Amino acid sequence: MASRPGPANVSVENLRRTVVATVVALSHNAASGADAGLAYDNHEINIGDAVSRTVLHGRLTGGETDDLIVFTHADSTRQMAVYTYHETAWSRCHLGDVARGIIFVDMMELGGEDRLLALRRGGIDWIDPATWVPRTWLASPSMYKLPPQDVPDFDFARDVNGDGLDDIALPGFDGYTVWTQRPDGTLNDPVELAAPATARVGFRSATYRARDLYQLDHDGDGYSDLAFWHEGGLVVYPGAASGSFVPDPIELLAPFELSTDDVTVSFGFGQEFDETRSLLYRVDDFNGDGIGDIATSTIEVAGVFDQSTRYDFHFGRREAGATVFRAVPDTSISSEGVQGPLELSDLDGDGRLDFGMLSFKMGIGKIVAVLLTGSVGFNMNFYLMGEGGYARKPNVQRRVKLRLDLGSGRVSGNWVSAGDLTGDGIKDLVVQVDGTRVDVYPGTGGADLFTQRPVEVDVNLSDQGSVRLADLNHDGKDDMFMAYRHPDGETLRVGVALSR
Ligand SMILES: [Ca+2]
Ligand SMILES: [Ca+2]
Ligand SMILES: [Ca+2]
Ligand SMILES: [Ca+2]
Repeated sequence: MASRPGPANVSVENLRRTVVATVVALSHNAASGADAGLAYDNHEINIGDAVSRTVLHGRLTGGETDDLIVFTHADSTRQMAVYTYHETAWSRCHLGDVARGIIFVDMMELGGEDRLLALRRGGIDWIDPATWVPRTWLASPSMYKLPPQDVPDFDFARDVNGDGLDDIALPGFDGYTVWTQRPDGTLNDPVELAAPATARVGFRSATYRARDLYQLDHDGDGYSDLAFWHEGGLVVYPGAASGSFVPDPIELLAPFELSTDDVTVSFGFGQEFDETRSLLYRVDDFNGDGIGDIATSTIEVAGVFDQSTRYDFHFGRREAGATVFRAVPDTSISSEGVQGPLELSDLDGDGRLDFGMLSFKMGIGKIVAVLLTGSVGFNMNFYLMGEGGYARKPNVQRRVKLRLDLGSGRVSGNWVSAGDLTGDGIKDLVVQVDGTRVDVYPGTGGADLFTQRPVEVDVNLSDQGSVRLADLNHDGKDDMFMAYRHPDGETLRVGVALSR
């Protein structure tokens, strides 16, 4: 959140977003839905006119369904509105100005209850739902000093030690201040974990970016450790029995070279081609053996029409109380063109992490196809982690089509995501067809991953943006919601489809 790449830069993350953003309906004709019995009640909340909006959700007012907390800004006014669901309808139960000095907001689960947090210059406040007034909570400097015009959310409250309880990791210029949550809902004393922010120095300015946090149990003692990438390896802070971390780091050198772990580093389209960059993609236990693994991504750009993307996986092995890696990757996923993860989770339920990748290969043929037909094909490739690694070819492939309106230059924004809409614990594939229809391909839990035919769901959303999935009404089934503006509408709406 510290900086955003300028429009002239094309970053890997932007490409991934673009790829994810521009996918449309599966090419085979959708027959009407099976018997998964998906039914939703559609609601639309008018949140007024605004330049920006941030939507958080959480149970703040005591109802059965999450409240929607909507932050908006227009001119120099920043407002917070709270919408609560009662019986069959949403209503606004609070509207007020956002306190001056608030930089970011986030939702945390603390002691089993949701808590709305606000970061300001000197620390973290929590916003008391009895009065909606911020109360001083945790004091700490961070790298964020000035409130922006809008009220962005920033994920500073999340689980950093793998025990399922939200913790707080606040980035400063020299590292992180970390509070871990105890099972009784109290916090351990904060620890300072050194990890200097990386600076990107421009002509007259420098922007700072906090190091990404990674989790692995480096020494195998059963406590999750926290790590940062720094100069050729991981700096590991050992987890302690309290749930907190020991501020004396261990160095874990990687036997392979990376350019950076900064996925927002741009590579110059329109400038020079012929570039290869390797980034740290993620640290996770991909092969499910309980030991942390390192995944890197490499993009080779040899020209506008000549790019390839590869993800390499180095499986961790435990030797003498430490995790070690080999120089040569244990398995890889590679494809021509640009690819980016759409989903990373255990899709077939064997305890190993599987990928859904969107891949896009630019070429003359693609451009001609767009000009002639206004549409272009994409692949959604699913790779299942097997005994020895990922298969060379995708285990499951779905073809998707992208529609482009050449007149307006607009992509009819249809999106793909994965969530558990059926409530059976298995991820389903969710394809936004247009503003009024979402196709759900229920997950099968088997090697074919998803049913061939979708369940068609009527919604009252928009095709300009991505639907968000969360179980707002706590019935075990993900609900759908998104904020949007109708093409000719003056006010912003939040559309909600609640599972019945
Ligand atoms: Ca935790
Ligand atoms: Ca592993
Ligand atoms: Ca799996
Ligand atoms: Ca639900």
